[in-house]
Amino acid sequence: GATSGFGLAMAHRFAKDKARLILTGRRAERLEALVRELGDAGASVLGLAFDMRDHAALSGAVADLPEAFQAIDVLVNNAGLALGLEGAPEADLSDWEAMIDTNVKGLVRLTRAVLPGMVERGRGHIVNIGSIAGSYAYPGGNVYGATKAFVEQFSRNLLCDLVRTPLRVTNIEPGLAETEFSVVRCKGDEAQARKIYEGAAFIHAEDIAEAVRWAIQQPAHININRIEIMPVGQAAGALAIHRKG
Ligand code: NDP
Ligand code: 8X3
Repeated sequence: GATSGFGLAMAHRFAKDKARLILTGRRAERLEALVRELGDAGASVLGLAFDMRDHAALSGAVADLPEAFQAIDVLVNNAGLALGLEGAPEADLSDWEAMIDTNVKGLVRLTRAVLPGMVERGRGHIVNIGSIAGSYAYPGGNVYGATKAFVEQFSRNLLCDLVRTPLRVTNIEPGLAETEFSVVRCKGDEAQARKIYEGAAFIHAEDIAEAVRWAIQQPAHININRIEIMPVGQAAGALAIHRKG
């Protein structure tokens, strides 16, 4: 998910750190432009345009990696989205399915495709981009929050299964961050998306890139299990109580 937001900031950050990068996203033109830009600046970059919901395309992309890109040290499962803010009775079922297919099924398929190689090489770090929505409920969070709760528990359970290996797993859980996330959630309604950030402090994409960098650059004997990050001015609210009358 490198064509915008957190993923784009990570691509720039890790290119500067001289990492060899595999960048993905559906928007092929954006991806090509990014690969060209980073390549021209001296980075070693491979762009793979595919839809995370397309299992055959995803498996094919991993299976056909050029030799120089096969030994993946860090997988950042960042590609994801929220669609809609309606309550559960009104929400569009196809939106729910798109979130589950991307945030849950895409993430587990890519993880499963990359993990055996990491175990074989005895090195690797899975960094999942979860969300505070996985821990705290809010109106309209319904399935989006549930997908991120899945990511949180999947991250914990991965650690259990990998406890005898040197592999590491981290779940990064950001709060309100200004990226294309809200425009996507509001289905292209930029005015509605802008309102979400109006008057509020928010996380910048570069802040999350820095959190990921910090987690993966810890000494090899340290695993950062989870990082919850909110902007100043955001906090988990009270439980919902409806009172009659
Ligand atoms: P953006 O919309 O800016 O970026 C999302 C990225 O995911 C894009 O590169 C997009 O690429 C990619 N992506 C989405 N769906 C697919 C798909 N089906 N196949 C391939 N790539 C896909 O949002 P963010 O940077 O904010 O989001 C990144 C992650 O961070 C998401 O998992 C999101 O849930 C999470 N998050 C965001 C927060 C926020 O407030 N912004 C807070 C907490 C977590 P393309 O469209 O080209 O396919
Ligand atoms: C995005 C953060 O609070 O909009 O995952 O759900 S929030």
